[in-house]
Amino acid sequence: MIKIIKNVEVFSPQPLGRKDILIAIDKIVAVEDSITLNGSHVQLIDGSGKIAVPGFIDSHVHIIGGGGEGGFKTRTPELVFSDLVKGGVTTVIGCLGTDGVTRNLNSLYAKAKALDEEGVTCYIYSGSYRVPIVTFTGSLLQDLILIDKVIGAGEIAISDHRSSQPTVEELKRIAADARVGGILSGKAGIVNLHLGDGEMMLNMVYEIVSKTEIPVTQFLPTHINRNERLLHEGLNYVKMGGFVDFTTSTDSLSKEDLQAWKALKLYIENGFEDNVTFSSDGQGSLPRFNEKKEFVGLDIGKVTCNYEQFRLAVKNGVAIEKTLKAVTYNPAKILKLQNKGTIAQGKDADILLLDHDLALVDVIAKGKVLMANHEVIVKGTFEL
Ligand code: FWO
Ligand code: ZN
Repeated sequence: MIKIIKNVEVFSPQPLGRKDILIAIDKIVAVEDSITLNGSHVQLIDGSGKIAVPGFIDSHVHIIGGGGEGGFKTRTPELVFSDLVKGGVTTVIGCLGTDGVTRNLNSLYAKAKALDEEGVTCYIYSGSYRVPIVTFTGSLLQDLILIDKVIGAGEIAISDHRSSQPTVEELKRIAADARVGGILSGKAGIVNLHLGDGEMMLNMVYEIVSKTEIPVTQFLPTHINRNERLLHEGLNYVKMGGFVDFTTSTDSLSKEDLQAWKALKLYIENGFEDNVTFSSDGQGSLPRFNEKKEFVGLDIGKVTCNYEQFRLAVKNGVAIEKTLKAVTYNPAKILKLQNKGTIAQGKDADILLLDHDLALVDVIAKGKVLMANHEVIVKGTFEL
């Protein structure tokens, strides 16, 4: 129930130097130069030689599976809990994708509850690719106000041959309902937009922001690193104060230089370290279509990719405290997850310990050790 991580180098994400971290039940109680408590009820964790960072937040995971773009046999499998642990993901936001018919919100909710019971913190988006959006109550406003796990709408597809081709008016109403629902419930009310490979890119968002009082920060467009054109359009978008999300899962054909860590490096070099996040698209399909839009194959996203791309960014010279923001502090701020994303007094005890090669050594979520010394020690219910 009481743990002290001793003598660990803390990146909260800001560098705090060597500290002791006191954990009681599921909260961080203190981060001090030295903390001493005696008694058999106190578990000491040796942090010497290790780095402590906040648990990772993944804002876009198909926790009940997704896919289907190649027919029924290409529906992807649901998330396995221990993959989250292997990726240091302690907070996950579940979503529906292309298929909002055989995948439904009730199953999404049940899986989110299951992941909470297994040891992480899980929220969900109402909706799927399509407009009008699928909701629990028939109203996005009511979903946000009445269903605690719902923090926004997503992933709403635009600029994609698989979208429902929503009008600006329809998207405007979704953003308005998300905003007011968020305001009335104290939540982000974020609209997680799926950007496809289309020519229109972010035009609909520009139109909504220029013609209404809805702020650009109401949106979190993802897959911004899916092609060069969109990656560079995103730089104009963040200049207006918008947030962009880079997908860290790569399919076997995606271009080397569109990797999330390279996109992050580009945006940080342009001064936008506060506007960018990573998400994995875990268990989502990464389908490939030819120029005639015919399906030619697919890969599956992995929740461990955020960690892989974080590590690549730091190993390629991006400051760790800036890289960490994209996977911890920024998503917590954008999604208004007040108790997440920082190692500080009063926050949830979601802490990763890494070695100096940035390999994951220990994972603590809500104060419980899920990985110790590189080994997953808490697996999912039916995992062997
Ligand atoms: C992206 C999720 C895509 C599903 O464009 O949107 O399909 O419903 O499971 N994945 N459609 C993947 C690219 C960013 C590579 C999804 C998928
Ligand atoms: Zn998507």
